Amino acid sequence: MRLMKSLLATAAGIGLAASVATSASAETWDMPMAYSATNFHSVTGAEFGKCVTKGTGGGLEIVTHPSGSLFKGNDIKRAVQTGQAPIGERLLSAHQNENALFGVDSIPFLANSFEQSEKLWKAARPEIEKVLDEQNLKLLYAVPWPPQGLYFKKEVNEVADMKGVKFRSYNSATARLAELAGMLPVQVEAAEISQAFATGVAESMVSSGATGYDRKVWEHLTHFYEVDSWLPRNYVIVNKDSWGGLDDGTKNVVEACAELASYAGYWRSVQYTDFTLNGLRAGGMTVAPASDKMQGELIGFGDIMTKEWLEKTGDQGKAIIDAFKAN
Ligand code: PCA
Repeated sequence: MRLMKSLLATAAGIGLAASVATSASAETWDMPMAYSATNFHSVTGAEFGKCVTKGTGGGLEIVTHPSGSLFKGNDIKRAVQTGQAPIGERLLSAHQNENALFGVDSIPFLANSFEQSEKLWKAARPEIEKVLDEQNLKLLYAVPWPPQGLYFKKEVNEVADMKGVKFRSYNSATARLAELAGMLPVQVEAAEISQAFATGVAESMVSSGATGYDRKVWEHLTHFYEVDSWLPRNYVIVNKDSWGGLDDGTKNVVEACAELASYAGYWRSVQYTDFTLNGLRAGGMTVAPASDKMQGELIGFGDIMTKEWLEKTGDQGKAIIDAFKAN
């Protein structure tokens, strides 16, 4: 049903704009992305770019730049806000210090399956869009990473085994989780984790099988525990002035391609989950569920972090969680 709708919307958008956009002068948008070119988010972004380029008859060409080659992950949001880049993709939870609402997708165990993540996103989207709008940004689409698990270079059966371990974090929620578990967090971009593990700056992390696979972490780590703690999202955002400069036909194509990208990206993420866990196994890692004890302890941290998030976000946060639970 959703596929039908997406495809129809895309077909309609492309059809409409092909006639409108041929008269518009050609423009190119460079789109910075933070993760490796082979990662499914980057593949989805590249396909999105092609969809727009084709749908506008070349009137608007979107060219992606993966691996943080144009702007590093942490700089992408600011670059788009200030118009240094017209469009870009960012893990928004990395900016939850700016606004705690950006951390809605990184609350441990609130939404820890693909289905739950979609429900949470539906509940949170209007609020997130409002915050982004105030920052001169328009949201185009968001795609979840596969469920997050814990990586170590030793067997870990309970939280006590984590004490003092150097932990690579990617946002303040992951740093807080580490702190609650007695670990020592250090923030490192995905593009730089191989080096962090090789040099001993970090010896564990929470992430998806996807990122472990992309970065070949079996060269340094030995265990992946399928904790399924949350599914953070990458968000594709556009500078509002750049958006305002497009004609209606072009906007229509971009929105339709974004809808298709969110659908395709979601399913790529689902499929990449098992594929990459098998990849970790093939690399020699032990991939297994966490022990009941460890999982229970982590869920306890999730309760603490949910409370902390609600304290920071007040009525807005409560409204999102109420709407999520009501569905
Ligand atoms: N990979 C990204 C964010 C979440 C994920 O699965 C990372 O580790 O930076």
